[in-house]
Amino acid sequence: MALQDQAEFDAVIAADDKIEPTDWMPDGYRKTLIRQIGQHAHSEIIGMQPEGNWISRAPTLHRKAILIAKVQDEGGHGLYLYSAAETLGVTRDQLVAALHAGSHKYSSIFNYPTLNWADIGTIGWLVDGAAITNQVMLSRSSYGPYSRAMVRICKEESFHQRQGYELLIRLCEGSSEQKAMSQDSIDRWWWPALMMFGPHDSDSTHSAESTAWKIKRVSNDDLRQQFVDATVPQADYLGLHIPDPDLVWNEERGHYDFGPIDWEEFWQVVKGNGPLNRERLDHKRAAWDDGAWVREAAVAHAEKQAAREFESRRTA
Ligand code: FAQ
Repeated sequence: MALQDQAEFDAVIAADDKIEPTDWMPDGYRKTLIRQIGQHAHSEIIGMQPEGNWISRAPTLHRKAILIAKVQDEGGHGLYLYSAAETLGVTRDQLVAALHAGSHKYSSIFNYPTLNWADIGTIGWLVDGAAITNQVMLSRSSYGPYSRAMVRICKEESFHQRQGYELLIRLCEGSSEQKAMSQDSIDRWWWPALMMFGPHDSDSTHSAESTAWKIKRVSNDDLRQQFVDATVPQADYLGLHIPDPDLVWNEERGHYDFGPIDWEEFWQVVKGNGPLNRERLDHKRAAWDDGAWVREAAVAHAEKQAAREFESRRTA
């Protein structure tokens, strides 16, 4: 039976069980989930743009097929996530309108340009790698539809991470120009990838509540550390240098120490002043307008089907 009140909700959270759409839930829990799942969905959809930009320039048919599949997966993730958000009482149209109006955010990372082919490998390796680190934690989130969407998404993200890393292995085994292109790419993407995890725990406005509600189970800083620890040996294997002079293994902590993040850059990007914020949103709004006829045609078709079905039942 659906949960009826705060006491029943608290008991489910304490028992590490899942909250489902028809359960009673605090307004703040619902609101924070709509915000986070909405932002997550928007990130997947806007995130199709940086890589989509390279589909027509992929160097081989094999790489083109992989890239098309990956970009299509990201679109699918956006759709699962909009569906998960809809279970909380918001419509997809409302979420999309909030994105287009600039009142909903999406991940800072997608406001950086893809300047060379190695960027396609680096996005898979670092951006999908960071996304998985966060999403494995979210697959244990307390909200059922969100956690279940994450299980499937993580499986696909894992393929994305591997294809990116494999692309870089090939480039790093190649010519000196290919290796230099890969180094240029990691130089530009390393710090923005670390910013994906959000502000320091001490500056994170939502963490305390989201952790109490078990939406979040690991903090922004701890996830960032996990990502750095897993990624540095991968960079070593590629023979690529991480652009951080302070990066050093700390034997005592059992973790890598790393240098300060440029939070001024992070907040500028989050506020809409990153390298490509305007282009990303303009492109998204234009794609929405261009697709209006498809949505109208789908609605007209559904209405025609429903009318036919009604008529055949009436005359049966
Ligand atoms: N970018 O209090 P917190 C992917 C905002 S999917 C922009 O710590 P919270 C797949 C935050 O919203 C990548 N804004 O917030 C892919 C809040 O602002 P608000 C997306 C950010 O929610 C790969 C304020 O700062 N993943 O990559 C960012 O507790 C390749 C204070 O922050 C998700 O969305 C940021 N990086 O923790 C696709 C995962 N960080 O709303 C294509 C789900 C923070 O009060 C190609 N989201 N802000 O105005 C989350 O796990 C959380 O929302 C965090 C932030 C961890 C991102």
